[in-house]
Amino acid sequence: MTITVDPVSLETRPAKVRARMRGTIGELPVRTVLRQTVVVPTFNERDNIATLLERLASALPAGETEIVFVDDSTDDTPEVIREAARGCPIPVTVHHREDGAGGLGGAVVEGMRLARGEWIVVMDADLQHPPEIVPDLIGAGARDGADLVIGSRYAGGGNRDGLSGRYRRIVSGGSTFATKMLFRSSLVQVSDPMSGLFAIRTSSLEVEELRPLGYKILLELVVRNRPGRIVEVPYSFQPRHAGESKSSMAEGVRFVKHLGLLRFGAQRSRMLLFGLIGLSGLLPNQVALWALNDLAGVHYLPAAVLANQVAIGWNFALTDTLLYRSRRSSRSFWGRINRFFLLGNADLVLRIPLLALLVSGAHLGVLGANLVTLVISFVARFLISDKVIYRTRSRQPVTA
Ligand SMILES: Nc1nc2c(ncn2[C@@H]2O[C@H](COP(=O)(O)OP(=O)(O)OP(=O)(O)O)[C@@H](O)[C@H]2O)c(=O)[nH]1
Ligand SMILES: [Mg+2]
Repeated sequence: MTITVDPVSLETRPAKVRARMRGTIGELPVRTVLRQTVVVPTFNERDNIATLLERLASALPAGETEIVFVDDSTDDTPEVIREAARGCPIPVTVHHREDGAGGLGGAVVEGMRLARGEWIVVMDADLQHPPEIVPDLIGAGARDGADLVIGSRYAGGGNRDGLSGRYRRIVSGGSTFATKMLFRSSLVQVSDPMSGLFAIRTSSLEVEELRPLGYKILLELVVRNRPGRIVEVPYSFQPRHAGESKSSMAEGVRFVKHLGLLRFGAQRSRMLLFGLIGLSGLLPNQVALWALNDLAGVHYLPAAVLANQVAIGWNFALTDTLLYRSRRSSRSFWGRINRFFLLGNADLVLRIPLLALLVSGAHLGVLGANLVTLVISFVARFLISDKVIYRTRSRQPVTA
């Protein structure tokens, strides 16, 4: 395996990266500018590596290219890559990460930091992205003066036949549509914002701006880096060559979170989710009230207070697991749940007199007044939960 480096591009990298790259190249020869770096994130892809390297080597000039694998595998994929790299004319590096920080998105960003080409091409290892398209991506970028070239399954001539099953097609089509709606102005020129295949001009990349969460690194790039001209190259998305898919339900949840963070920012996203959880609490509240009052014959006032406890329990379970999972270490379980219930009930104590004041003092209608108290209480409860119950510790990074 040969590894080469351009000393000029090395000097343009941040100090930490320069040190790491120098550490990687050691005694190896120094050379001129590379045209392209192909960054391939891998997670247990051992049976795809040989074909991928063969096809990349046939499609790209060895002297102008490097391939960087960023690997989080738990199997022997890194060894398989090293072995296959011996017979590959293109220089190959493998950067294996033990912690797998940031998953697929984190791996791509890591590969971008290590890349030395004028263009960085990101593609999957499972051959769903045909390697032969790489020269077309870069050719289109150079011809049209673009900063970003997206391999698109939806532009004219492209297709997504390789997406296995109707369910995957519906999810992919639906999330593409929702994403385009949420980021209408950034994505006017983009038909396939969920694509994992793209080429970015290195000089237009601001890698330190990127904070990817999960799979959708292209969206992160378009929204945060705002590249100049964007063009698309249609391609036909292939079935997976070998191995298993790593996309999962958890990835889907991460994607929704990523969309919220990118679109609304961290605090507004939390408030939105807090509101949705609060809204979902209406259901257990009503069911409990009905069961206690209608079925068990409990008087409606104590029944309402008890039903409120059921709703607070429901809200706590969802808030604690979905919204503030990463901040749970700020207090013990009992510390969190006690404060949450106290807040939920203080809400009752404050809302009832406020309601009376608005109805008899300000002569508002009961329903309107009730709505006002609910909104005031919602904002107050969110701020107390966010700033007091689940406060961030000063050295703890804010993740969501
Ligand atoms: N480094 C790294 N690579 C990952 C990780 N998760 C997935 N990958 C790689 O990212 C690429 C895309 O993952 P896939 O499992 O193919 O996802 P997908 O294309 O949405 O799913 P399929 O259509 O079923 O293949 C593949 O090359 C994976 O090996 C990860 O956590 N770390
Ligand atoms: Mg795949």
